[in-house]
Amino acid sequence: MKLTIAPEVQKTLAAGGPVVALESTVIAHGLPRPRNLEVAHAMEADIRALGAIPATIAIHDGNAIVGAGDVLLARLASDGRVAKVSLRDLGPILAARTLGATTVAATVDIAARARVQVLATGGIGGVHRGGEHSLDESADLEAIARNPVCVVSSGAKLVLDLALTLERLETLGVPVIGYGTDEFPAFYVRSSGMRVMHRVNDALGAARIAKEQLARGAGMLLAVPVPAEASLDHDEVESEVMRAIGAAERAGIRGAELTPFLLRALGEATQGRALEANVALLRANARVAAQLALALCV
Ligand code: PSU
Ligand code: MN
Repeated sequence: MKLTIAPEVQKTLAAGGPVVALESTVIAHGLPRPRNLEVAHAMEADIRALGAIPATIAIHDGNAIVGAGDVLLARLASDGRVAKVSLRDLGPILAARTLGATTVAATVDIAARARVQVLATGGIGGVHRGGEHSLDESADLEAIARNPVCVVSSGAKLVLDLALTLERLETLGVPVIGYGTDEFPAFYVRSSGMRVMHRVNDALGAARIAKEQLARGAGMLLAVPVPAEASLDHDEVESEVMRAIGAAERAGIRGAELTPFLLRALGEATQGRALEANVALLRANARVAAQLALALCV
């Protein structure tokens, strides 16, 4: 795989400085236009404001790009044909030399090759509801287990089966660390009622664990709850999730299209409040990731 690392990112990495990787599926397929591009820029600005360097990862012209520039970001946000690139798609999309937006799984794979240690996203993929029958489990989980990258997210997307997702993370040996919480966050909702085994209260505590875990050649999940003022009500979202899952089943939506479909349906059902929660948690996670990247440098 040919890595094209932006000069600024390369320079920072060579000096042992703080870099935060960002995925691009959330830009191309997770958020509606034109908000998606605004959020991509806002996350990068949030990271810079704290003194770290952002590196948005994507596939372009047969290269794995680490540190997409503004022109590429704009294309990812506006071109309707951008492929959603998970692990299984990396080889084919690189070979086709087409434009691809990387999921957490593919982003973690590329970040590890570039030696970027921290990645910020909204909510990772996981085991879908009914996953015990469909075997629909995001490649995100195994990718985090296999690569020395700390993923900062608000848990897993609440359209998933969060209990099964935690079970799989345990089996895969991925530590889930609550950031200022004892509970696994549920994406747009602060609490899921499910406990996590480990907790830290600041970036320094997270960095201490990350140093040990990444040195093992394996990753971890730092779980940051959505900011309280943006959190949605659990019961309200839950009934909308059930409705969205029903609509997906009737429309025959599955596989890679399922996650974007469900997120879109939730956005519409909540008159945009889900979108506001998504934006708030993405930016909060970008800031925590920047602080963690800085703490890893000392
Ligand atoms: N988080 C968001 N919005 C998203 C995603 C995460 O707030 O769109 C994307 C991530 O790229 C994640 C992917 O890796 O959804 C999971 O898709 P799947 O369940 O098909 O593996
Ligand atoms: Mn899937």
